[in-house]
Formats: sequence, C-alpha cells, structure tokens
Amino acid sequence: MAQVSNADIASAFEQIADLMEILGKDPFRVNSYRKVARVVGDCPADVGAMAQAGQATDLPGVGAGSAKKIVQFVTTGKIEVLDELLAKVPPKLPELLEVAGLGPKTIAKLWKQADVVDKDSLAQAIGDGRLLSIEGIGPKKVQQLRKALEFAAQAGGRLRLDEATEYAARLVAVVAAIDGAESPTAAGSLRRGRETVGDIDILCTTAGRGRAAKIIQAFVQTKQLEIDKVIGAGQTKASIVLAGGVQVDLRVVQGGSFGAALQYFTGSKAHNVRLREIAVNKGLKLNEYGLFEGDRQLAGRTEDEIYQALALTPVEPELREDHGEIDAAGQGRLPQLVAIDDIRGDLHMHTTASDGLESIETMVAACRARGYAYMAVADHSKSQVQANGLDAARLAKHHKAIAAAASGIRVYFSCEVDIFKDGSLDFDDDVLATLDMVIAAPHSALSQKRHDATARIIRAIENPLVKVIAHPSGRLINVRAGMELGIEEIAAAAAANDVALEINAYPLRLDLRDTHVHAVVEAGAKLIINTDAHTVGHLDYMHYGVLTARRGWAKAADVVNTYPAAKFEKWMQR
Ligand code: DGT
Ligand code: CA
Ligand code: CA
Repeated sequence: MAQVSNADIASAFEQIADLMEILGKDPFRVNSYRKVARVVGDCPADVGAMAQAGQATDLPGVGAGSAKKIVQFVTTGKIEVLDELLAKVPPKLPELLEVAGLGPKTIAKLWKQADVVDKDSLAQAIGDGRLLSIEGIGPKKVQQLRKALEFAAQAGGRLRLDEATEYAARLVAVVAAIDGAESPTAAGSLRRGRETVGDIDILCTTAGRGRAAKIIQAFVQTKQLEIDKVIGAGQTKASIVLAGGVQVDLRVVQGGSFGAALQYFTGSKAHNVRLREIAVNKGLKLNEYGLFEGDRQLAGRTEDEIYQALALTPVEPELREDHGEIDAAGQGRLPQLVAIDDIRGDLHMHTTASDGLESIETMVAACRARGYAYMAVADHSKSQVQANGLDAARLAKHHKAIAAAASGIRVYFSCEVDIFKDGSLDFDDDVLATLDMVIAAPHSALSQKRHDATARIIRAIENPLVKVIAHPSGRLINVRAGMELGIEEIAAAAAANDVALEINAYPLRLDLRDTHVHAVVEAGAKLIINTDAHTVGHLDYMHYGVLTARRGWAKAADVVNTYPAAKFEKWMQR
C-alpha cells in the first residue's frame, strides 16, 4: 500500500480544484474540491485509512465521489481525474500557482492569451511587455508579478509568524504616527496567530470622513518604511509591497464600524461565511460596516457586540477557523483559553554545555527575572554531535553545575534525549534515572512515514522514565515538512502514560502544530509549552507557543507548565 499523508491528499484535491478553475469548469464543483482539501488537511485522523474503511464520508463536505478518489489515491498513488486534468494543460503550468497574486483565473488568461506556460515564460512575458495586451492586466499588475516571481523564487511565499509580527509592530507604529489615525491594529491571519501569514492586514479608525483618504496618502508616502511598490491607494484602502516582497493592506474605517471591520478582516474567510449565514437566517445583514436590520445598524462598534447580537459568545480570534467554534459559541461552551500570564515555567532550554549561547547562570537569571517559579535546563544528548551533545560523564558534571547555579527559582536538571528511529533513546535507563525530567525528542530520520513515525514516538512515550516528548514531528516551517504523525494514537498513549506533549514555541518549529494540539486536548492528554531557547532573547518566544495552544483550544488545565510549583513537581515525579 502506498503511504499517503493527509497533506498529500489535501494538495491533490487542491490541485484538482485549481486545474478545473484554470480550465473554466463549474465553480460549484471547484469549491467542493477545495472544501475537501481543507477538511482533509485539518483532520487529525489518517484520512487515507478512513477512506479504505469506508468512513471518509463521515467528514464534513466529503461525498462518495471524493471518498472514492481518496481510496484510489491511497491504493494506486494516483487520481484518475487529476491525471486527466493534468493532461489538458502544459506540464509546468501548475507551478504558476506558487506565484503570489496569480490565481487560476489569471493563469488561464496568461496561458490562452500570452502563451505563458511556466515561470520562465512568465518572466519572459513580463520582460517583453506581452502581458499588457491582456484584458485586465495593466503596468501595476505586471510590476507586482515581477516582484512576486522574485519572492516565490527565494521563499515559500508565506511569512513566518514571528517575522510577520515584527513587521506588524512597525506598521502599527507608522500608522499611529499619522495625523488623525486612531487605534491601529493588525487583523487577518496574523491576529489569528497562524504559523505563517500570506499578507499583513492593518486597520485603523478615523473620526472625520474626509480624513481617511489623507491617512491613506500619508501611509503610502511615508519615509518610515521601505516601500517597494504601491499596488493601490484609494479613499479608504491601500495595498503596498515592502522591500523584501511582503504585502500589506491598510484599511481606514469609521469608529462606529471598527468592530465590524476588525471582525471581517480578521477572518478567517470560512468563519466569516458561517457568521454571515447566521445573520441571514435571522433576517439580518452582516458586512465590514456592521450588522444591519434593513438600514439600521444593530452592532458594529466592537466585535463582541456583533457576536452577542447574533446570540453567540464572543469568539477569540485564534479560534476563528470554522473548526466548530460557532456551534460552541451558540451553546455557550467555548473554552477559557490558556493565556501567557498562566505560564509559570519554561522547561526546555540550552546552555553553552551543548549548543546554547549562554551560561547556566545567565539563563537562570533570565528566567528568574521573568517571574517564573521553575525552569529546566535541557541540553542535548550525545548523539547530537553537531550540537556538542553530552555523554554520561559530561552530563554528570553538568548536573552539579546546574545545582550550583540554581538560586531564587527551582531549576530542574533535564536533558533533551534523542529518540532514535526505532523509538529507543540515546541513554540507558540508569543515566536517564539521574535526571529530574527526561525530555525525549526526534532529530534524525525525519522523513519516516506516518506508521513508523507514530510507532517511534509511542515507544518513547511508553518508556516509564520519559516525561515529555519535545517537538514531536520535527518539522521546520518553510524548511522541511517533518514526520506526519498519527496524533490521535500518540495522544492516547501520552494520556495513558501521563507524558506531556510539547508545543515547541520556537517560531521556526511551532511543533506540535495547532491541529495536533486540538487532537491532544480532545484526547485529554497533557501539553507543555517550551521555548527551546538557545539565547536569553529566545525566552520571549513563549508567546508564540501560547498562540498555537490557543489555536488548538487548550485551556490552562491542559498545559502542565501552568501548574503552581508544588503541583508541577508532583506531576513530574509521578
Ligand atoms: P493570509 O493573508 O493568506 O495569511 O490569510 P488572511 O486570513 O489574512 O486572508 P486575507 O489577507 O486574504 O484577508 C483578510 C481577511 O479578510 C480574511 O481572513 C477574511 C476577510 N476576507 C477576505 N476575502 C473574503 C471573502 O471573500 N469573504 C469573506 N467573508 N471574508 C473575506
Ligand atoms: Ca492577510
Ligand atoms: Ca490581505
């Protein structure tokens, strides 16, 4: 049997939808394929296996036809319909979908009207001016495509959350300094805390109607930003591209619509569509200006009043993905999400003993200064040769140094012990037993398939000396996919063995990811949020781990490092 991951299935269905759209097929069918892609991509269970057991149609939006295609894909590695569609377009045409600002409809035009069949011919067509003969494509669009093509060549196209957060802080400061602009706020996927962000959406209010256009002009002319390109600058909206290729949308709204606009532009689109349906069912209209009954605005100044007017508990931005939050809000059973202030310790960090840049003393002082009640030093084990991993003798010396450095905060002696590909560990039990807390983590053989990867992690969980599994999939965002995990089986094993699964807050990792976290919470297993800091500054990354936990519906009680010191100690020693 071919090993097919949920991500593989999702991207195959996404490709079917894209190709159908390029070929001008029925939009309704295109959308139903996109829905399947989204549902499969977010599903914690192995959809290939579900399909073979005849259960794929249990998933929302997956009909008998899609289920059959999934089975075909899993058993043969191919989907007939996809191959037929691929045969109808030039072989490298689909690579154009990676270029930002190019959707299937534009690609169809480029292909039919300008003989663009791949990235190279697009670059040529941009160079020789051929694109300008296409209806709907002007010099601005051509310039935007030129930039996007460069950006696509150097990155995955989506910005990491930490990078986007830094850009947004600067953008908010720039807007705040513009005369008449008030309450600048980041919206979009950034506000929802997604691990990557396509573009940055900023919103602000202004008192007078005439002032919005002035704010837009001031923004696109600011000298505080390195603006590469102004894509558009209208009465209330600007789109710019910063040097480096990051796109920013700014919208200026009236104060009375701020909540409605913030809600709308925070998204997600899927969440908004559901919300609008609820409004329509009540005979109301919901848009970025407010909630209306006829011409009368019922709500719009704050987000909360919009949700409340629709008989919903206000939904935290991190939950707005149409993953069941609307029903939960209607029934008043949304979780009280874990917050950064709930965190009482950071249990995974490195020092100069392995590949960290700071001494034990410096890390201890930094954690104490943050007000943490406890922390753990967890340097690498011996197989991590490139990270100067510790052998048993150096580990014993390190233990003494940690004990000597501890003051004013409880410092646990830990080690990030390598999990080999068969699930065995880098140290024997007698060495592991000297540690206060064993953190086990995969670092090699990360292209392992789902079945083997799941067995590997479960074997580590079942070792009675292991307390935490760190960055369980080993993925690096925009760099490598890591292992696909059978997260439900892993979470069940973690719950049974009282092992915590880490949300590694290092923004390149965010591993476990949001959908995994949700499965862990559902299974009643425990999480731990750690920064994996290699410098003092990295301790700040805790915030990204908390966002990921919130996106996975985690409450403080689900996260062991929210426990008071005595309770944490008890959990650790169990
Ligand atoms: P991104 O930028 O790809 O990471 O994702 P978002 O969610 O930031 O998406 P973006 O920037 O295209 O649009 C910002 C928000 O605006 C989006 O989350 C929801 C709202 N929005 C955009 N297009 C539509 C639409 O066609 N319908 C509805 N209901 N909302 C939309
Ligand atoms: Ca966005
Ligand atoms: Ca946007």
